[in-house]
Amino acid sequence: MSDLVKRTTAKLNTVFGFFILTVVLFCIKTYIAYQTEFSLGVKGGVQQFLLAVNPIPAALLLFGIALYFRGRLVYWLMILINLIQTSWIFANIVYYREFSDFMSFGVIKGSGNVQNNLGKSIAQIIHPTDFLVYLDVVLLIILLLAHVIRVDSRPFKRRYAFTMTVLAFSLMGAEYGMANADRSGLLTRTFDNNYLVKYLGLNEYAAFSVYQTQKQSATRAHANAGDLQSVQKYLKHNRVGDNSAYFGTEKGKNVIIIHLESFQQFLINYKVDGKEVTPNLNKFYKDQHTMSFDNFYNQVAQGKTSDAEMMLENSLFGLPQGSAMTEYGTQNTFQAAPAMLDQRGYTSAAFHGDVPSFWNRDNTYKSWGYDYFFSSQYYKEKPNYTVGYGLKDKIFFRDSAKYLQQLPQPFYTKLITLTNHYPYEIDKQNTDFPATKTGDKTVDPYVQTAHYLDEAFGEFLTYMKESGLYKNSMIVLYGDHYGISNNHRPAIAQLLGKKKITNYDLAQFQKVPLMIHADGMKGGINHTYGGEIDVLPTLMDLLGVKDDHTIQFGNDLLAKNRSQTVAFRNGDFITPQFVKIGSTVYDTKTGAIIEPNAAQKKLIAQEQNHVTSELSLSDRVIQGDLLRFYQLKGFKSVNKSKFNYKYANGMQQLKAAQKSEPTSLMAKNHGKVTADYKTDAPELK
Ligand code: GP9
Ligand code: MN
Repeated sequence: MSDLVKRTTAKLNTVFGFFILTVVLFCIKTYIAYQTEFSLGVKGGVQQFLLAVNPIPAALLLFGIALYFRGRLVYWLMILINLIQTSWIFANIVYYREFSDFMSFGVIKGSGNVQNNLGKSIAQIIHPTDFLVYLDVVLLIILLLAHVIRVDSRPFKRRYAFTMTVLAFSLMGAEYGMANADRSGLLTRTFDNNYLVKYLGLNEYAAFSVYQTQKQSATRAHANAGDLQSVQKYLKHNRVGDNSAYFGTEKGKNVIIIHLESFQQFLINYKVDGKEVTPNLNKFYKDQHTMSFDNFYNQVAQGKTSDAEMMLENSLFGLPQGSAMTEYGTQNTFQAAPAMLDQRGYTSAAFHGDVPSFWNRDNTYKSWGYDYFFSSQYYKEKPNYTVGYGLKDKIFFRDSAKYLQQLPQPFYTKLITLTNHYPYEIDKQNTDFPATKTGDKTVDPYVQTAHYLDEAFGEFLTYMKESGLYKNSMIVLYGDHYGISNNHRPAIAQLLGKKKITNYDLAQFQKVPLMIHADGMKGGINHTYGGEIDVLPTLMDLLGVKDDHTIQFGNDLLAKNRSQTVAFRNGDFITPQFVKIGSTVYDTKTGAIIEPNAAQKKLIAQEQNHVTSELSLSDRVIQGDLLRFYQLKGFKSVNKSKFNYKYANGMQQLKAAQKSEPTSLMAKNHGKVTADYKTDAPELK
């Protein structure tokens, strides 16, 4: 036994021994912090494994730097590197406690505008036990100072140090490969900081955050007020007016937007085994007071839901790569719908049953001026309440109603559903609806989760009717993007009852619903061609908000003489006449390939030019943060630090509002609920 101790101490008295000890202790404590301080949503063997090993490559790389040096310096360098890395863990533990998100360099660099109120309350958020992360560093220092571990002054061979560096990079590569296999698009789509840490580790996340912040700063620094001129010039030429028959007809009403996850237009009136998939939505679609659009397309790229949200509330396109919300949501200046309406007496709130960090909503929503963000923290969760990304839709709507009825009216709200999300998982107890039988496992359960979403919407609709919201609100429904990707051609062909699927069919498959309902409004099916970029100007028209000077790329779907060219994010486009995919042109009516004549060629070139300009100018606005140079008439810039979406704060704010602005459904009803929420969710029985 004592022999073993001797041998071990002898090893520790070498440079390499001390190095390994440092790495092991550091990795163990990082793993403990992962498990105790953060909620990373680790699921399955691969993720568990990656979480356990992900501190190793960066630890080898960073501590390995010290191996290139000699003598005592090696030891103190390792201690210093340890201190820096540990302080990064420490800062994140504290930050995460407040924001359920990791610190980004954008936040650190940002001055007053971006900061998250952290300074004020830092002393209150730190727990004395947080300092335990420094324990191993203190221990190593004591061992060195007390000469329990003796300094080995023999030089460590350079080539061994180099081998360590190479090994570290190789491990990092392998780790990235595994992570990307489990979650593709990890770095390109950048959904969530939690994911980067879960898969790659805190240090890799730090490096990525530095890279991203640098990239953003560079484009930001190059941009200047002059860039805005070309944008304004374009908008001046392309802006269409409002429709005077509709302008302001819904002024002062509540706005309730329901974001239908992955919901495609083909589901409307679609039947499986003779049964309607979405009977409630179908009825709503046909309602005499619903304006429904049947040539309305999603225009998202990699940012998926976040692109849809960006267009919906800013009328700016998502970016060609990645997500504008995650990359620019924190720092940029926006003139978004929540802020615009907030400044006209509205209360604004977003509801979503997933973690607040996903798509960087927690930061972006502040930039957009949301007063409240009811994220998963606000919903009671039991294991069977969630599926896939988060809360099941029926429970989500039921619990959202609790908050909705407390919001001062008029309010502008957005409820983002979740259950109808790839891979369309649904518990047995939540469905008795038949799956389709294409034989494609990803596609077949899609109608089941869509049916569940429809039932959830039906229950919420009943609640709106009984509580009175149905009458005094403008209710907007839209599908964010496709649910079935283009990789499933044979299954799509079967669903649509076609022999073969062409690129034209796939383009038409990008249709998503848009329905706008208001009591007394004249409804009907509107065939105008449009997309997500056009929703905001349409809503502002109905609400009577003059938006002649906004930097928005869409145009009012109700306006006469509007351009009906719908841009896809990759530059392809659809007009009532042509569908242009790559270099092929189809006839929109028949789907036949056209060999354009000279006149058509000219027209198509013009349309293409229009599409390319609007996409690139919109990118310039976001990448150059051009709205910081733009004073929109009557618009006060958003003070991001005013908002705090933490549960305790939100609840306090809501409570205070009942007195200061007693216009909520409940406040008007002497603090009592106006309707009981009825749901058949078996989990709640
Ligand atoms: C997650 C949800 C899904 O919170 O909004 O986003 P998506 O994968 O559809 O882009
Ligand atoms: Mn989505």
